[in-house]
Amino acid sequence: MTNPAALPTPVTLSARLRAGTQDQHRRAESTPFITALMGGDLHVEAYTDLAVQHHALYTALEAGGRAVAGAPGGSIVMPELVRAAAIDTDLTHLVGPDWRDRTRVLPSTTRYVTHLRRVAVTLPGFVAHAYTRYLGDLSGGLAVRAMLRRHYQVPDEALHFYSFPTVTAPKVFKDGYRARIDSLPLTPLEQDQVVAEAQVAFDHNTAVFTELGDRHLPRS
Ligand code: VER
Repeated sequence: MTNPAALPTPVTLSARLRAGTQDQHRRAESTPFITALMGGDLHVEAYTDLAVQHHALYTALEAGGRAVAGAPGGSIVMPELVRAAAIDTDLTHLVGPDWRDRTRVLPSTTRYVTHLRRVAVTLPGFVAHAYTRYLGDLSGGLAVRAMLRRHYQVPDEALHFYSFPTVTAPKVFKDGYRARIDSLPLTPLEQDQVVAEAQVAFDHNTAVFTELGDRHLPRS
């Protein structure tokens, strides 16, 4: 039998989030679509399609953030992180100003957006989804940006999504963000809900990557 004392439980919410979504992170980053995109096996259209899905989900997440910002714990909504406008700029460059008419939000993204509209207007829901996306963008995002430039010659004008002009030191910023997460006014039950909801957030991302794979991976 395992000695429970040998398995230390992370105490802070940010540590619980990291430990509680490790399996989901591995699944998300190793989906065939992400692997192929990062490996340079796709075309720039695949990145464009991903950006379209990002635009839809960040628009919903950030609308939730506006609802949460004025309530207790609202300091977790940070203007430095807001992404929807940056993605709009990227898509305008990649597709044209009428990109909305020429691209498609996928069913898996619509499900993610519908879910976000319901849960990201509450503090626990917003934190879970903001953690999953923004800390990911600030962590693996730089590597993704480098790959997109190298493999698909995506120019800087179309890579604003991966650039946070007011975040000069991502590591310091991330530590500060985790500290904010850890000082949120959440009950133990709500903290449990945040960890469970972050797993749901990862699963939604994985579902979007799977659908993007169906569209962009070469058929075997
Ligand atoms: Fe991840 N990520 N990631 N990531 N990530 C790190 C941390 C991190 C990486 C690398 C890294 C996703 O995909 C990738 C997330 C969330 C997500 C490193 C640290 C790579 C190379 C990829 C794939 C290209 C995806 C898809 C997501 C979520 C949708 C979070 C939340 C974190 C912070 C973990 C923490 O708590 O510190 C090197």
